[in-house]
Amino acid sequence: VDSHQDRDQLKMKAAEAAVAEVKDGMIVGLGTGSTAWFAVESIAKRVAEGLRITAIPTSEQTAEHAHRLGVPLSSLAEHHRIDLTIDGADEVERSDLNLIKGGGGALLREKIVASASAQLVIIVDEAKLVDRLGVHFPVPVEVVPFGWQATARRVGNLGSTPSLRVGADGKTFVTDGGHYILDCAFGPIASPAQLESELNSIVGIVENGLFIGLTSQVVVAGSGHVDILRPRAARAG
Ligand code: A5P
Repeated sequence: VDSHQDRDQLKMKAAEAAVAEVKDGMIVGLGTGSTAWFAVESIAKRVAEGLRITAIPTSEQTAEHAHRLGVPLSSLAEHHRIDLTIDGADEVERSDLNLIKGGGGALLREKIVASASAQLVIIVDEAKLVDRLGVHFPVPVEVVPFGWQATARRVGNLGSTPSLRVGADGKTFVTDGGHYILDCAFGPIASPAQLESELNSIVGIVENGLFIGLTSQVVVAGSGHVDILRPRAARAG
């Protein structure tokens, strides 16, 4: 699948398959990014048809989109427990369904929402499945602006080349939380869980885009098929 349009078709298929799992009365986490965008569209359609849900957005961008389409919104302040979150990812590790997220810059809120969710359903097109995380995509690391250069140096010492993210306007990208993002190219990551905790023990780092053990299900759309992947523990049980 190479054309942009074909890829959008796959994103839409994955999104619609995930949204089909949403049931009346659920608290639903809404992800961020171009794939999650299709999930918001699809949920809005079901809401217009009478589905009753309350949604918790993972970014200002998604909140604005959902609000505009009439999806009822709330926050984690009102609902500490989310039934089901639907979100995209930048890379999905085939074996354990660990993820790299944050290409859209919403990783902190996405991780908070994912951690509060009974189920995290990830929607991707098949190009995002990898054997090892980090092969194609750098790990986004959210840092406080104060002293970010010193923080970047310490991330570099873990074996990466961090680069400060710049927005489309040519200015330093600032997250919804007012932080910066270092895109850290590590190459293939042998132990994502270990790297996640090493990163988060560096002062100045707010969060990182490695999502370990959070995925309940990955909906993968390829040309002519939609597959559901589940983590090993769930498959065994
Ligand atoms: C947003 O911060 C990200 O975590 C997205 O979920 C991720 O970048 C996937 O985005 P796309 O669906 O646009 O590829």
